[in-house]
Amino acid sequence: VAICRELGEALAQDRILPFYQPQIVLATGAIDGFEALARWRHPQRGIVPAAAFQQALEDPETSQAIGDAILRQAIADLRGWLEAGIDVPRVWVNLAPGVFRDPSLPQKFLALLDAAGVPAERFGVEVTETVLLTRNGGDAERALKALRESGVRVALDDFGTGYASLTHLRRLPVDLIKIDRSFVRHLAEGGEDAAIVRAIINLAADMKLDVIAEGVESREQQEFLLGHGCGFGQGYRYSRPIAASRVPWLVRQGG
Ligand code: G
Ligand code: G
Ligand code: NA
Ligand code: MN
Repeated sequence: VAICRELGEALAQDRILPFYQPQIVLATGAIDGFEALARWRHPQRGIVPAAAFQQALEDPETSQAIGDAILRQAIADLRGWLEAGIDVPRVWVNLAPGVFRDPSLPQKFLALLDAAGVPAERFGVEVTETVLLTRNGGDAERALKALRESGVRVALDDFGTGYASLTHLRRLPVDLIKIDRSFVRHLAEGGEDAAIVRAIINLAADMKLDVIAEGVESREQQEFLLGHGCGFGQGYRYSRPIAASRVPWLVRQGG
């Protein structure tokens, strides 16, 4: 498709880059980490969010090239912050399902971190539950296990929207569950979404997993989450995704 060709040019010109959205400890307001989100710095259209090129993210080749660019830039940004004494606890990148076709993925990631002098403990990957349940789910599981054994954290993204049954969750190599934004939206009104969110929080606690709510926008949502034992939050209430150059300022503010 045309957008893939355009993105190819953008990649060659380093116009695809990560923005960063903070993840907050709900009880204290401290920053626990940042999610790297792909953005296209477009000469005419300005900063274009990933949602606008979602289709291209589904094309294996384009998605691989974008993923690679975001991974490398995120590690370079993290290296720069740590070297400057800016204590960014962790950076998370999103992984497309196709990346697990490469069996050397864990070694590749660890080599990049090592070369940058970034401790693996400062790095995390987000995968959707469908990644672990489709054809190469076994490959994904092995790769994530290897990453975790080296200190990299694993988050299960968009939790609740896929097919992951609760019994699956028990054996998946994950540290953190991300409650999908669609369940958080109508939280404060009670009803079914509130029941689902409560169930996910309790499930995570029983399985000794961390849990973060996505798309937190209001004080009411935050209070519901805090009141029901959700550890972390991410959303416009705290910050939109921001350019790398603004991260040091946010970290110095303390969230
Ligand atoms: O940032 P935005 O709201 O536009 O993100 C839309 C979707 O694109 C989200 O589901 C997000 O997880 C995904 N996304 C953003 N950045 C990346 C990336 O670097 N790699 C992959 N695979 N998905 C991404
Ligand atoms: O699928 P994924 O969870 O990775 O999508 C993350 C995207 O959701 C981000 O790129 C961001 O643009 C968007 N997002 C983040 N916080 C909020 C929020 O509080 N409200 C809404 N509507 N979207 C958000
Ligand atoms: Na994500
Ligand atoms: Mn998500």
